[in-house]
Amino acid sequence: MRFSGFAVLAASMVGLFLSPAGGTEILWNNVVLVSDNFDTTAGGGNDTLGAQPLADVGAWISNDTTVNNVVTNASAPGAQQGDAYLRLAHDGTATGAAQLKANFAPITTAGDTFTWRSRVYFTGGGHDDDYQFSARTTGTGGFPDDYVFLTTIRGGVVNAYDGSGYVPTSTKILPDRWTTWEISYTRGANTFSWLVNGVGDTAAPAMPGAADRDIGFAMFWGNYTSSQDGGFPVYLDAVPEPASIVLLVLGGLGLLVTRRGT
Ligand SMILES: [Ca+2]
Ligand SMILES: [Ca+2]
Repeated sequence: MRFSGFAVLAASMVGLFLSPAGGTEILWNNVVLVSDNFDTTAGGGNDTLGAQPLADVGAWISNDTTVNNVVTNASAPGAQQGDAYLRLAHDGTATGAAQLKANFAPITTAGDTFTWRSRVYFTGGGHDDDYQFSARTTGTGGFPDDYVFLTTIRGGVVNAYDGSGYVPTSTKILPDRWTTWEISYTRGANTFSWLVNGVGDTAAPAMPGAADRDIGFAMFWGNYTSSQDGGFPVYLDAVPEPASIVLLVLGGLGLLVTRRGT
């Protein structure tokens, strides 16, 4: 019993250590398709301050402008991980919206999962309909047939487009702090899940017909005036690295051992 417990722990630790360094990630069945920690060379990354991000795994699609979607190390709120993070905001003058988007090998098999996981600092303020998240088949097809699910943030919660309008989900956005977003969808399903720090709606409505669509494109999009520079930018960074989680687990085990010993 003791050995099997250690074996499970050791196996999980090896798995964690072998996982790629944390990032804002797009996953297929927990395999990383796109990942970025938005760090500069000094921090072990490939990005440049003031420039659009270069993904560490896979590729982002270039933004429409060069000013709305840049890597920064400004002091507030400060990087969650490494030496830099992504600042996403509409500048109010350029023609393009701030957006982080990617194509990836389409997920075509029923039961396979798509996941977007990122560390997000959502600055407080209006935020009604200024940021959207969507999963689509190609990203180039029309509305609504290319869409698997489409969301906006309104009234402090995620709203999902159900074919006729946006309906509120039970997923609350927690502003003015770093939180972990995990947005996931299983190919063939009529619902999707959006968790903030592990809590949220696990049965939000996908687009009508979503169950018949592949998933090959995802986008987080800041589009309207309340996301202008100086208004309510959003910051993205890597989720805490697996090594940190291992240390947390080991710390927790240490506490258990200590308590059992007393
Ligand atoms: Ca990078
Ligand atoms: Ca970083």
